[in-house]
Amino acid sequence: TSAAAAAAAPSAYHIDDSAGPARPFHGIGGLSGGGATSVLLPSYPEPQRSTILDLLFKPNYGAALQILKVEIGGDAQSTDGAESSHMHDPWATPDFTRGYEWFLMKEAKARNPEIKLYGLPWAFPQWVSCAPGTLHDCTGNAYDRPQQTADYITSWVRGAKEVHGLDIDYLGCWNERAYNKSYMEVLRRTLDSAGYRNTKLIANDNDFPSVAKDVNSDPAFAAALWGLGAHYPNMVSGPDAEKTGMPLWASEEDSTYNNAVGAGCWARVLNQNFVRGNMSASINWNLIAAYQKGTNWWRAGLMTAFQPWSGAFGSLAMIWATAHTTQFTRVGNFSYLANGTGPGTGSGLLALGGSYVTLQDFGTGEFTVVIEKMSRDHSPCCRPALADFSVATETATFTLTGAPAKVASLYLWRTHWAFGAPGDATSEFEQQPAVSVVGGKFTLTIEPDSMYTLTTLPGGAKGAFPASPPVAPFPTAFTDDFESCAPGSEAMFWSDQNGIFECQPPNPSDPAHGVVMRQMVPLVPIAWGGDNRPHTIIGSRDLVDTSFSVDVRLTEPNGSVTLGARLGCPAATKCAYGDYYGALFSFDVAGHWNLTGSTAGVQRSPAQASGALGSPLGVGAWHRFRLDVNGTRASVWVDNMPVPGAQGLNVAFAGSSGFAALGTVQFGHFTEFDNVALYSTA
Ligand code: 147
Repeated sequence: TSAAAAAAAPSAYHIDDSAGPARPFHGIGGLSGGGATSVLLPSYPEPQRSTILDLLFKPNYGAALQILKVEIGGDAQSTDGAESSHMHDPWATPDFTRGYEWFLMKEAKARNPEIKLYGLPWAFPQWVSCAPGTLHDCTGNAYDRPQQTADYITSWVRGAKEVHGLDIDYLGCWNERAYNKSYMEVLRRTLDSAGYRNTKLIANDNDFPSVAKDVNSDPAFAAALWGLGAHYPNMVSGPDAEKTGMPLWASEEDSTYNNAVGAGCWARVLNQNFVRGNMSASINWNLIAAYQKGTNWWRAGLMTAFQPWSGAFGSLAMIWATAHTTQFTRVGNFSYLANGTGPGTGSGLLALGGSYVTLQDFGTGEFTVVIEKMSRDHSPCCRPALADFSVATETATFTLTGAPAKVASLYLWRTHWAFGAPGDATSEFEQQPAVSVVGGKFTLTIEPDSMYTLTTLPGGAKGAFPASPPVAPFPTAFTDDFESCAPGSEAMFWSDQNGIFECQPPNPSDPAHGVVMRQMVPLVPIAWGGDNRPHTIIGSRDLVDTSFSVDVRLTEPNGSVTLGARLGCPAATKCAYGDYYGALFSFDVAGHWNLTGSTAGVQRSPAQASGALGSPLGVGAWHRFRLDVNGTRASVWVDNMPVPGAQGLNVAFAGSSGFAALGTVQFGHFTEFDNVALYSTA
């Protein structure tokens, strides 16, 4: 009965701006990359592609993101695939057309010119560690030649500006890898002398304590940085981070499956990263789950869109959770009111679980209160473990002081997620009748698994769009001659897993082939995740029997090609860093072939097979390859001739379904591909 009495008693909070702004608000963001998490989005049909971009970026529509963080591609596997570097080697002209991050940044800016851009490398092309201008004397460490690495990153910032008109607002060091103080100082000086003084540095994209300690003890390092960014900080920044006086960001957050529980995680940390840790920005990994089911982190995006062949998209719970803050705040104008319970505060924990934050524009007096009361079991994130706590309905009275006291009513938006209780219904980001402010106070009943926004701003809106088309299996008969693939792009529906496979402009001396796809990476990259062979996947994790044909041209005397089927992980939806099982047939110039069981070249039982063609493949000639897998048996043909020894081989070790794949056995093989045909059953 005492708990019931406590629940019935109204709780009391302050929204009092008399102490001034506590921390400037730096925004809510999404992270494209780390890695290849947006790869399938560019291939989406219209109008779905525009609807998706609107849901992410358009003000007063959906998530209305305020920060877009992107991977600076490093040609290597960085979680769900590999992203292209603007400099695969040290001598070619940097290419700022590659990949999809430029496209995303421009689409974001077109919708919201105020969105901030943040770049961070996961991997680097090896040459940044090699003797200047060469691919030899490489150390494998991106910090050993700090000026070369700083020049490489600065060239990315310059390309953003000069080629795409994009100002890069923030840069990080090296994702979740050791950071290097002198490299960051060199990078700061290099940016300054190139004219990019407004590009701010954030470190270390890992944890607060270690970088905070260095900032507090090393003034030169501190002077190079603008802010601290930690990943999955568990809502806590700590005394050393506070002591730096720098902005504190959750520069990567969430990674949680994007159902209502994932949205509960996101809603909770968005508020409590400030309330418990004084963090002023949170960035969701990842922006959009536009990568294949069966890669590393299925559906850990603000929304899902992994079917460009059907146009299907959905799972918007996190979009609406984000809108509660973003649609009613502006970066640069809004600041948080202090955490606490007494006068001079406007943010804090709720008495019966949950939290509230107040964001105020001290110029205009406009303000926004965001409240969340997520229950423990409906708001765990993928990491770290969430401690036990309980929440209960409460009736809360807020006393307004200062500019907030001048209003007579507040607009109200509400989200509630239902989890099967009888009579309970989900309702996401719906406007409610305005709340009256009477005698400088308002009262609100706050329920578990709910979010509320109270605001002076009238602008919020829930975007309206045509319903998603239904999900559909990968097309059973897929062909591509790459003629409509833009040079520098990945071909439609492919997902590079390691190394980079790009469409190449037509070769005038080879008119029959026109645009071809080519492996681009000369040396094993300075890796972040998996350390396997160059390969790219297509189809779906669920392809069963496949007939896969492709024209192939080997381009080096030691060149190679790999054709694969049934790539995936046995009995799992998740495959770590591109290390797939599969039936992979590799050929060299002399015509020798072998069968391996993984993309790392690892043998899997039964014993791997090998053999030789009757004649060499040679360098520079095109050959047609075909790999069929039916049931547990695989057969291969080259130029319509059965490959000796590679007929009806038992590939049960590869599992019963999976992606088709192309690759090479090592980096530095610039093998070309054309005229793909993939016939499949699911
Ligand atoms: C992060 C990466 O930065 C992302 O690219 C993506 O892989 C994401 C998936 O959740 O994870 O890397 C982390 C890996 C391990 C931990 C935290 C982040 N960890 O064990 O705390």
